[in-house]
Amino acid sequence: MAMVASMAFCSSATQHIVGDASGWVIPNNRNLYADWASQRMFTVGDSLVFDFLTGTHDVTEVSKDDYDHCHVSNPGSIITTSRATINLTSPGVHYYICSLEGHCMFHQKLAINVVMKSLF
Ligand SMILES: [Cu+2]
Repeated sequence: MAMVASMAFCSSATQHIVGDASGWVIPNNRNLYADWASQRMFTVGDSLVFDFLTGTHDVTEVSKDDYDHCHVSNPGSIITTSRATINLTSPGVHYYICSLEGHCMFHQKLAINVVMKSLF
């Protein structure tokens, strides 16, 4: 029974609340989002939910280079309204940052590895 339940969980789309109760903020702990991501499995078809006070943060998917340098090459992709839901439509590493001045520098940034849905 437990096995059936866990398989059902794995095969259905999951909404991941980024940072759980902390939401999408400038974290007190610089490893908050890396630790959060390391405890989860992200599958194509899942979604990320960025929960923040609208006006105090935003979110945008960026390239690895932009992630590393806290730069936004495509300002048109910035989502400014909470809660921001982003569907994970392709496998691979995806990068997200807050575009507001200084926030990414202070570790408001998230990198996740998205895998293909298993065939179970
Ligand atoms: Cu921010």
